[in-house]
Amino acid sequence: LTNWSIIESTLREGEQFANAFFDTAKKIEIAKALDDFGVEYIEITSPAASEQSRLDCIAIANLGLKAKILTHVRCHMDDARIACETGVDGLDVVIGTSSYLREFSHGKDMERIIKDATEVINYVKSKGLEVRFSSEDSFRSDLVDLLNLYKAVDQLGVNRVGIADTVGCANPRQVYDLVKTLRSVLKPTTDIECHFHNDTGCATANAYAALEAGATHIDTSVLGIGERNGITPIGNLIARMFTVDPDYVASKYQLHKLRDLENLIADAVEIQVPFNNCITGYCAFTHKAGIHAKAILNNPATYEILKPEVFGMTRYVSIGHRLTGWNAVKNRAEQLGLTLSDDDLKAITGKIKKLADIKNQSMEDVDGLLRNFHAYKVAGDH
Ligand code: HCA
Ligand code: CU
Repeated sequence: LTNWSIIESTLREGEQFANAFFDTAKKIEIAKALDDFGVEYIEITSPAASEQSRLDCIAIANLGLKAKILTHVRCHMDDARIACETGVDGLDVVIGTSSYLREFSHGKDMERIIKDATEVINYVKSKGLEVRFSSEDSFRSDLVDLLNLYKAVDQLGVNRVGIADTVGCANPRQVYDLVKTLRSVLKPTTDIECHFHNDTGCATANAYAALEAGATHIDTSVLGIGERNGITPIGNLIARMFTVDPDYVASKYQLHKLRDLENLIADAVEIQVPFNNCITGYCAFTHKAGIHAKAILNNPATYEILKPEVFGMTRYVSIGHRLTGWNAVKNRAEQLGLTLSDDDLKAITGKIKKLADIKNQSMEDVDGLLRNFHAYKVAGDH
């Protein structure tokens, strides 16, 4: 799995998050941070959304970033024309194909969809821009309709086709099957982009299944922000892919910048980084049980699949609780430069457990206990 790219949609899907409002300066700051991190593509809101969105699109397209800039538009000539004048590298074109969207949203039949798609795709290509064509709500669309549509746009020479789990209903096996099927009907040179909502918590697993089946591009946003509860979080995708090929992931992205990137977005939309966030959650590298702590101190890989230092994070062994073990207490004593016998350490561990049966002890509490015990021992020796 070493041939995939991120289409980072914090500035498009992320703008659909309930709390999101990015002014121009904030959008530029975010675009630069994403570029620094190393994402291959940055997707931004349609210039047809509002006049300020159009101006912001132009501003970001002209920053001279390494990442390619895409804007996301409806499959409509009015939108395509405006978008092609902004200076972006490409357009992500989308139209709903499920019966829900055909009936309750745009009201077009499949024939009309193919006709509109043809016009828009030919136009974008005539402008020399990259084009992706995607069907909204792919997993609730008729498979025959979907494949006919993709075959038609493939013949027109789109760079990528996209599938979108707009409502978050798909599971990894369905994703695998659909991407495999799609792969078999497209030209080998046509890329496949996937977009997964997280309504049932499958967005990262689905992205992984898609890549396994031959997808090449995954849509993400920072902390997963987006419509409703959002899409595949970039940090989750990084964590997932790091376990498969750490060197490849580290060669593409500035992994130690992940935390700053997430903090930037968390501040901008006034949320907290979740406590259990992959990689950067406050306890992502905290080890607690005595048995775990002992093994971690001998070899971190025993209980860690990700390396905290690669992400600029630090491992923490928690000892002020009743599940603690004397090996972890010994390690802390060594960190503090206190020499104590094993018997002493076991006695201190017993004391910690006793106190912690009433309430958890802070690191300062435990350190104080160790220092006092040590001082008492030293005094006793004289
Ligand atoms: C939406 C659109 C979209 C588009 C995804 C795509 C979705 O807000 O409904 O262009 O691939 O989830 O379907 O975000
Ligand atoms: Cu979406």
